Amino acid sequence: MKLLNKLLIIFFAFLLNSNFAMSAEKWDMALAYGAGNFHSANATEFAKNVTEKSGGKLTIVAHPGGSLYKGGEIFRAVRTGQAQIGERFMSALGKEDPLLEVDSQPFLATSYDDAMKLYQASKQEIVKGLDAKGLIFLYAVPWPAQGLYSKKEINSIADLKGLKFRAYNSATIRIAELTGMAPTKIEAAEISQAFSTGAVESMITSPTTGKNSKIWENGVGYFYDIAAWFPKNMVIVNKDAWNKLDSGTQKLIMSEAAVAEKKGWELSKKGNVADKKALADAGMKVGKVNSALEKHFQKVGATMADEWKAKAGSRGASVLAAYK
Ligand code: PCA
Repeated sequence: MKLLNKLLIIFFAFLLNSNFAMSAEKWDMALAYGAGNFHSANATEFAKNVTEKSGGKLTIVAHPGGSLYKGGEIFRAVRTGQAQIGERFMSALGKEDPLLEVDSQPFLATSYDDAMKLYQASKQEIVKGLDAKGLIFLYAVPWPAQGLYSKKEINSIADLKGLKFRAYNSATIRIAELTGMAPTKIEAAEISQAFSTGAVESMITSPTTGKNSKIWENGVGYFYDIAAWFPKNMVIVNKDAWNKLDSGTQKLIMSEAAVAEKKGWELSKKGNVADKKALADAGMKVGKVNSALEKHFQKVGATMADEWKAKAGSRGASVLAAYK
């Protein structure tokens, strides 16, 4: 009798335990950018909304500021399941799939409307490519328009020659090469340090990233609004983690992802105005490049467009055809 009781207790404990294991999942969400950045804030809100609405079935814990994995590690971490979910700057992944860097081709999409069209034209192929690597695509949100930061005033191509340039992907490395600048790839989290130590003296990025890194405190006085592309971050999930969820929870995630995407695009548009103003308010000179420099970047963009087409092949061609 005693033994039977014990066995029963063990049996029910086992049942209870396996039931919990099946119904409650916890995901760690790797975010590269600081908690105050709008991408991270938006992703954190997405995580909170899914957690609250899943009825205890899924908890998503956001880890901003590269605290779980640094930007450069996140794609691999999610792919291998070390993190179940994460956000990564798409155009840094050109080696994984050239389509992921279509949004960093200069002058292909120079407004939010065109950036959205380019996103829609490229999304299906990108999602397919990620799926083949064991990843589920959730949503993508652009950074504000990219501009040129410099410690010194830039009035000509000669002023750019030899500048130590902070790059964030292959496209910005190529721009530097075609301009005669000396590029180094540096994560956003390390920008302040790179400028303050003199490792770099110029970069192309959004007013948001300049503001987030308080770039004016590191001797950077100039921002030139080139606005030639709107590169995106995407949020991806490991497929094995995804497959552990019931279909109701999967549906909830997709609908919250759509909400986060819409909100993210709105936040980006706001930042495109407000963060430029913040740079000016901090005492930086904010303006446009002159027409000679504009022409130079157009030419660089045309060269890069040809190079990208050669890399991206027929998939790239069909994306461009759908976009135009
Ligand atoms: N900020 C990120 C990517 C693009 C942007 O605006 C960075 O500078 O790394």
